[in-house]
Amino acid sequence: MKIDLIISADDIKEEKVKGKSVVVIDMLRATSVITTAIYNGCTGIIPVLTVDKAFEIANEDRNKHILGGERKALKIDGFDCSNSPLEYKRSIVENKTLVMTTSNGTRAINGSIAAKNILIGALINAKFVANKLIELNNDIVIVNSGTDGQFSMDDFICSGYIIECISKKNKDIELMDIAKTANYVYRENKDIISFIQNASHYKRIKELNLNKDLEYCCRKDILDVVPEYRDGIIAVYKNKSNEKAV
Ligand code: 3SL
Ligand code: MG
Repeated sequence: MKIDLIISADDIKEEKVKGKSVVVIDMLRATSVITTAIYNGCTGIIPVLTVDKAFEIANEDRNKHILGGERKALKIDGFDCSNSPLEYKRSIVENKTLVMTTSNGTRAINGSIAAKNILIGALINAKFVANKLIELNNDIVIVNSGTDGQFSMDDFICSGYIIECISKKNKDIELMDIAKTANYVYRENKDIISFIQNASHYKRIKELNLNKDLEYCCRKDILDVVPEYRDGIIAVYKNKSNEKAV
């Protein structure tokens, strides 16, 4: 089982992800939002690239849909929720479909569609994503969403932790140099929050006084759910079929 890593949404190449098991990471904050919403009973999440597309889908039935996401880390005018995972409580998302657009995370998901499987990973569900990747038993590409096309320390160390979880259970893995480096960075910096406080996106979220988001997104393995993107919608799916589990 090979493990490779892509450092930003802008760096995804179809030939690199084709046929692979991809896990898309945007721990600050899109994939933490997705994981939290699904955990709290959201029936599905439609990740789209533009605000106009999000309104178009949600307006088909405003009772069924909620709109969430951000631009420049701020709530979008007319949306129900921002990109703070703490807003996606059960009382808000249960039995609703979330239509979501964000600067990097939803772009990374849509850019990965040539993959065989697309899992959604963050620190909050890392160990469970690792277990699912072992079960899928396929070559893995970890797609870091990055920040505005740039490498992002937060997604990189989260990748390193997922690799750590895989390598503890499966000795038969071959790490590409970049994956080895991510794992090395994690091993030297197990206190994630201390490490990523130097990341530019961490500073941006801190400037907005979203400290609780940062604390939440940096907790490891608190939600035992592995969202998966198939045919335009993120949900929890049963194995080997397109049947949704929720
Ligand atoms: O880029 C994204 O997809 C967002 O997660 C960024 S933010 O943390 O909401 O600003
Ligand atoms: Mg991010």
